[in-house]
Amino acid sequence: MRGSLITSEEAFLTSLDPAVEMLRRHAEEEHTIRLISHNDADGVAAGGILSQLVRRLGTNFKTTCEKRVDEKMVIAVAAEKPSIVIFSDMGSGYLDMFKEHLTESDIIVLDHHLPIKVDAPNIVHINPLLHGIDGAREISGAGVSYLFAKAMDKNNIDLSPLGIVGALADQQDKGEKKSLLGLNKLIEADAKKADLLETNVDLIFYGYETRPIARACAYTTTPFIPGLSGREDRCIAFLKEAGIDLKREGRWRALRDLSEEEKRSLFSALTKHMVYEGCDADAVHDLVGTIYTLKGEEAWTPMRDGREYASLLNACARMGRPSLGLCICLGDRNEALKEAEKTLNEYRRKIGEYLDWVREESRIEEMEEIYALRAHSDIDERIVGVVASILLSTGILKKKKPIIAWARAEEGLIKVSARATEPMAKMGLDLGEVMMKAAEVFEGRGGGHNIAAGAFLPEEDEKGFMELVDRLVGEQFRD
Ligand SMILES: [Mn+2]
Repeated sequence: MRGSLITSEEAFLTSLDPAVEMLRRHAEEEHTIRLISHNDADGVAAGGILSQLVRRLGTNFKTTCEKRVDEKMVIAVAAEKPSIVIFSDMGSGYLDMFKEHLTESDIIVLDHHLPIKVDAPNIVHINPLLHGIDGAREISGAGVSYLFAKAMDKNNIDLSPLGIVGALADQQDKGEKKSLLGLNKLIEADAKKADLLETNVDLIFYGYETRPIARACAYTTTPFIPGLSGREDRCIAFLKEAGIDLKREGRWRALRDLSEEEKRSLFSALTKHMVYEGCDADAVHDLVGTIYTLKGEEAWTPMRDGREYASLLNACARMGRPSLGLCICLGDRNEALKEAEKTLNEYRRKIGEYLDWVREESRIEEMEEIYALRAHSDIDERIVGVVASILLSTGILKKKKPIIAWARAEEGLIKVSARATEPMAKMGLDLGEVMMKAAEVFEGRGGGHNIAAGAFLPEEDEKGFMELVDRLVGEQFRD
């Protein structure tokens, strides 16, 4: 087993060579490098890594983040007549489109989503799934981009923290105690070697480093702590009761400031509270996990904690301001950071409003095998997937069924977001495959991972699509 694992990882790393050679050739000829990354937190981190990489090569470059690959976007890129285009965290499912429209360009695809098979002399396709590596759990788009940057030049090892951020953004912390797995471990080791990362197992509050402890407790929503999540006033009372000093020497304390003994009593108070509130053992277990501290970042900033960094990039992307996230990945810690933090607050408020909307009336329809949420124009298509994830994780949906949500996108199309849990995947569910198959029938496009996937198709086919998804999910559960 061990032998075969090493082989697949080595095969994947070797597969980077033609891409390295291709980029090097264009850099030597001083071509402008066109970078196109996915508009989500992992994609922004990937775009940041690649932007730094080509900046270091001394070439001109242009980076944009895109919601999705579609014909219109690919044709627009082709019109720029780029010598070379690098797609990151997207593209593996759209090689046919690149082959058709980007005939004049060299293309590198660095992705970890479900690939299709297309051969073209101008396309180098890098994807861990082609080597039997789990793209949903073992490496992110930023991770693939980082390993590419490192293959270009070992000195790029300092970009490894962004690889970690991408993995955490894509919720790949599925190992023991919310740790990273597979190729992500390799990146973690690089980051530690470069003295840029420290990990420890602790209470997994949101804002371990940066927030007054009551606020960190209130901001923690995974796991959802009934009565405390979202309620800072109650958290203050709860912490006082548990005997935790909120302030010391006039300064608010963060979780990292607590002594081991204080942490232990806090943990046991939290456990008691959650059990009393009817949470199951798993949720209590989820209170403890691996903290990824980025040592190169200033203390008391959100970039110091890997998950918080990911949240910041996520909010920028979802609120339509990916360039703000890119600036942060490129090292801007002044104006861009201020703006990004403001954007994160707005984003939080928006999600709250959407969740209220969903719960106001019974907006969720239970079908045979799935839950359906038809958000029409009431939820932003960039955020509908997040709302689906929260609905799935907070126990609002009573039965063990995946949720398929859609919102209106542009030009009569809808954006579908499908979310499931790990146990459902273990029962045979693969939403990436369901989305790909079902969208194809309605001349749409779909794909993704087993527990998180998406599709894009004409709104008029919505009904037929949902029914087909319902049927396909049932078939997977039965097989
Ligand atoms: Mn990704």
